[in-house]
Amino acid sequence: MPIGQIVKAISGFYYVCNEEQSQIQCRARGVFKFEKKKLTPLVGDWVAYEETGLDEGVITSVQPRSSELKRPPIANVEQAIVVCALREPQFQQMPVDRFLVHGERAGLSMVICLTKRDLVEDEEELKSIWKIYEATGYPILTTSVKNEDGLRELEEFLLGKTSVFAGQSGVGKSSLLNRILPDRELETGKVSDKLGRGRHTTRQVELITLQHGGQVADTPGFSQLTFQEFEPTELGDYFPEMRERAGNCRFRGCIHENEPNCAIKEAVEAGDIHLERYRNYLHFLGEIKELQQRRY
Ligand SMILES: Nc1nc2c(ncn2[C@@H]2O[C@H](COP(=O)(O)OP(=O)(O)O)[C@@H](O)[C@H]2O)c(=O)[nH]1
Ligand SMILES: [Mg+2]
Ligand SMILES: [Zn+2]
Repeated sequence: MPIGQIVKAISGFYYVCNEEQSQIQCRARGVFKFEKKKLTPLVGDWVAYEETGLDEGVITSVQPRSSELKRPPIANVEQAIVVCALREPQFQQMPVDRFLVHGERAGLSMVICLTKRDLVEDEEELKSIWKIYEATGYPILTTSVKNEDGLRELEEFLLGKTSVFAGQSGVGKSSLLNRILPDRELETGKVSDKLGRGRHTTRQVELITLQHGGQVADTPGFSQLTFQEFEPTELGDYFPEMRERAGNCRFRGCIHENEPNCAIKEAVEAGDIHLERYRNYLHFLGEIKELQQRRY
């Protein structure tokens, strides 16, 4: 049976790219299961399919995934480009940290990409954002599609890998991809047009092959990520600067909140972990606890 990768999914159809680089329009047959869990095919999945006509087929099985994200829905990506605007809309740390936590949990490597640099005059502001993430080890890029800032650097990070662009609607994901994929014109939208008149935005996830190797996925904006099915004790694992220090906490299973001799709190006080990262950690911890209480 031929094998291919789902590169696009639109209203019940899956577009499977096969070895010959042709796209087969497929339906999915029945229900797929892994470890007794029901499974819906995702963009990025490698699948086997049966041909039913010219460039038409039926997916018969889905291969195990190396990674899986629910929002945006995509499988087998290695890297997330976490995109956030510096202006229009104004930089917000919380959505970035939220996505970083989900990406860490999915086992992705991450790059932070701050867009619309042309709208910022004050260098100090950029420095203060770099400082927040200094101890995390995440690479940070600043880009502008207006004056070509940072685009070559971004391309280097994309080379040879499968990446997903994640970030709120309007931050400039499609605009960046349009620069990197010159022969494609992805739909971009204006954030100022609140009523959505004449607005063209990305509506589905699509995997696109890069000229020099690698794949990227543009994604639509998605609603705020929540921490369903998270345990309070695992959250610290998804903050790299906490993960590497948690072994020095006095108590095993320390959640770095009220425990004595907590290496994380000490590192925050010493300025080795940024206070704003720790604050968001506590905020997310609160959300996880609240969700748990609702479960019982
Ligand atoms: N000034 C400026 N505007 C940008 C930049 N990148 C994107 N935009 C604008 O931001 C709006 C949203 O961009 P879009 O790529 O659709 O964002 P997406 O929703 O994340 O895909 C559009 O009006 C773009 O023209 C940039 O680097 N500088
Ligand atoms: Mg878009
Ligand atoms: Zn601790």
